[in-house]
Amino acid sequence: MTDLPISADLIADRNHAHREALEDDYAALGRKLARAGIDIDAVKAKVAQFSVAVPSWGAGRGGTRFAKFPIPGEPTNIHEKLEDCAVIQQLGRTTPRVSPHFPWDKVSDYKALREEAAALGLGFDAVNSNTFQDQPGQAHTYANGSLAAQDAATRQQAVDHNIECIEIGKQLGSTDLTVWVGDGTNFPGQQDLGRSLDRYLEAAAKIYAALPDDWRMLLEHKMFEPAFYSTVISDWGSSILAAQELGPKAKCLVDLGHHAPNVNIEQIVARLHRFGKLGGFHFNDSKYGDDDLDSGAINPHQLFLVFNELAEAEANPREGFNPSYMIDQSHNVTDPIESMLSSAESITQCYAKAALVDRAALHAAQEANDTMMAFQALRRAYNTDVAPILAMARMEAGGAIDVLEAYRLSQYRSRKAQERKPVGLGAGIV
Ligand code: LRH
Ligand code: MN
Repeated sequence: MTDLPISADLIADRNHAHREALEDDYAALGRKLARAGIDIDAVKAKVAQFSVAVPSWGAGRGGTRFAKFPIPGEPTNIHEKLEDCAVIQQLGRTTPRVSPHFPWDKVSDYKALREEAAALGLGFDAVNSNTFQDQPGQAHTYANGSLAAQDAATRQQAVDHNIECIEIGKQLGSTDLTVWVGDGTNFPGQQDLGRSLDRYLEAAAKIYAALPDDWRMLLEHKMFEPAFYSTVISDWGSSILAAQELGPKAKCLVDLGHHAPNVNIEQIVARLHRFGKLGGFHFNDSKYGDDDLDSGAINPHQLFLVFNELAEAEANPREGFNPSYMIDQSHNVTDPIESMLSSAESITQCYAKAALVDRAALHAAQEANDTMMAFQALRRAYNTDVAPILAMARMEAGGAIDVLEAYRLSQYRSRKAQERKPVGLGAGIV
């Protein structure tokens, strides 16, 4: 492993300053959990093996259709994005994999990129295709769709791109392809709603046929945007039917921001799991639309309830239960590294809190229709401050007890502002 981006001495130094308080908090929480028959070290061990992937596109500032406000020292290519992702992993110790996006992360030598990442303590998670933007010199525009386009040559171009992403992913050590298409309409009548899906399924089947045996195809549904009247794969229903139609290697990916406000996402998780089609997550948070805000920043209770369903699923696994956990956010007003450190903490906290639920008490109360005690079984876990468990696991893994303090003291971003060329003004997600 090359020298990691943050000085190990700084991390050790700050951990030394925080260690006594952490051990005190950990011991106190341990006594409290022991009174409830929970072994804190067992929960810490579960937390230590938990991880979530970070999106390469989240390492830079994101934006909206109105504007994007770059920060000095933000990454300008995949190499600099990997360096920043290495900072998040070095300090937080829960994000050892990066989910890349093509062609945004295109390079000439993927074997070298894999080695470069490994030297930074990173691997690659699901690869993401992109048939929602046109690339310079592209033969067929995606203006009227991609996998569901009327034009057969356009559909084939989109199929070829997804197969190219699989070939790239094989060199990077990935085993998942995430397929999100923005295909849809803005006017009633613009496209036939039935035939659009048929075209999508026919094209997706060609991608499915190119999957290696140990790969999965993760279908990502989204209610709207960029299409604002209809979207071909708009909800979990369309997604699970498409995945069932395609075959066992096709699963459904739940991006938390892709639903109408107040949709019960944890129930969607339970349903997809019931039918063996829960493939993975894009964690973020939102108040209105696909806001791509930091995970747990707006509705941490919903994130906890999603992990509560995942804990139930883990206890009752269905065929191929191995959900891929990934962050998918747009950091429009924060330092992306700080947002992903904070988001990984929120996600891991919800995983830990779900592990604290007394499932025997919960199930007994459910069977007895004791609504209040069933609710309290969840609420007790949700109200438990698990931060000492995460910090202890992180410190023992070589990370920082206080990740944001260590990051700011490292002055990493201002150092990068000296080294990296400035990113131009613009708009849009990247
Ligand atoms: C679509 C989406 C998809 C990515 C893109 C960056 O909204 O969630 O997962 O390809 O964001
Ligand atoms: Mn997403």
